[in-house]
Amino acid sequence: MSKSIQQLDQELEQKNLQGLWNEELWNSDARLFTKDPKTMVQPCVWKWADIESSLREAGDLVGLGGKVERRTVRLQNPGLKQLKGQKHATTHTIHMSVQLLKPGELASSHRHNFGAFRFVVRGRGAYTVVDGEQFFMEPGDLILNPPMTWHGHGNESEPIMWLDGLDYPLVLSLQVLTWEPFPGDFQPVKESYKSTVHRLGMVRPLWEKAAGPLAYKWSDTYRTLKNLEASDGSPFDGVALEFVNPADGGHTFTTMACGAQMLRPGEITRTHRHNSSTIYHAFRGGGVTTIDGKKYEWSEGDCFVVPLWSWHSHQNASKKEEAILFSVNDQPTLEALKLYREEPGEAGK
Ligand code: GTQ
Ligand code: FE2
Repeated sequence: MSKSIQQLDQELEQKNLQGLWNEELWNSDARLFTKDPKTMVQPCVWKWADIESSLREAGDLVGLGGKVERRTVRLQNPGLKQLKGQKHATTHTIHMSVQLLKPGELASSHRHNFGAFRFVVRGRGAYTVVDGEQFFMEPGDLILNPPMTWHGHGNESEPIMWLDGLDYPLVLSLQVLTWEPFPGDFQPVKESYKSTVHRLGMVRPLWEKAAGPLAYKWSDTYRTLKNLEASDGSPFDGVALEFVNPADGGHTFTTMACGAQMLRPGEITRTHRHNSSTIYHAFRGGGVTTIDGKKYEWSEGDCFVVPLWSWHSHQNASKKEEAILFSVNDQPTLEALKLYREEPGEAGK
């Protein structure tokens, strides 16, 4: 008598093999085989008032030192909470948190192979040290912290809050994460590299490996946005800029692209979609983003997520004031893997 399929399946199980004729197995895979990509990432808005009050309370309750290296609150995507192991994330590829550093505090130095950036939102005068280079921080500044660069933060000024963006969930899912503390706790500033003023524009010291300054001052970014105010801009994003990687003129990081965009008074962008996901921060002004037909309102300081492949358009809520969004997306990752796709919505939408 020949054996039954059930018997065969049981034998395969013992040998760590699986036959895809097994209906249960096939169905669990086939669920994912749809024409449009599926994501667990959900649209979500985080109100600035909630972020700020949690950090202020943590500021009274949580001191830095010992196990607490950073006082940050993470923007947790509700759709990813149910995932085990990878649940600590704002999207499936990018983690965003907001950090508070109080006067007199030092956040010890470490390095990791996930890339990171700081975008300053409240306060000024604190600094971050990246590979011995000291960058003082003002609202709107973007400071890059490329993979494996040592970094620590210090504050001898006023309380400061900034956004941390990290490609940590991506690196974690590739199972190659590395992290190490700096020997001796805080990496000293190189004597010649105190303050950011030593390197400006597109120049580099020939005796250094570093390709260019890792900081983008808000005054430069804002001036560029204003200079381009009368241009057509992008139909989908208004006057939209990307922070260019100083090393190769490409995306901000190999994995992430950071951007700043201005929606002019009353501007409404055209609908489109792409298989990259974006995390936004309303740096100035307020508006409405329509995601798959649903309206999400944001005002100054709020953060929100547009999940991959969702139709979306932005609207500046004011007819008089500009609105400025800072954002980060994972388009470079998808492009590097030759998986990036985008589609415009119907004209007039
Ligand atoms: O400041 O180095 O929000 O390593 C998460 C991980 C901040 C940081 C975060 C980090 C940092
Ligand atoms: Fe870090």
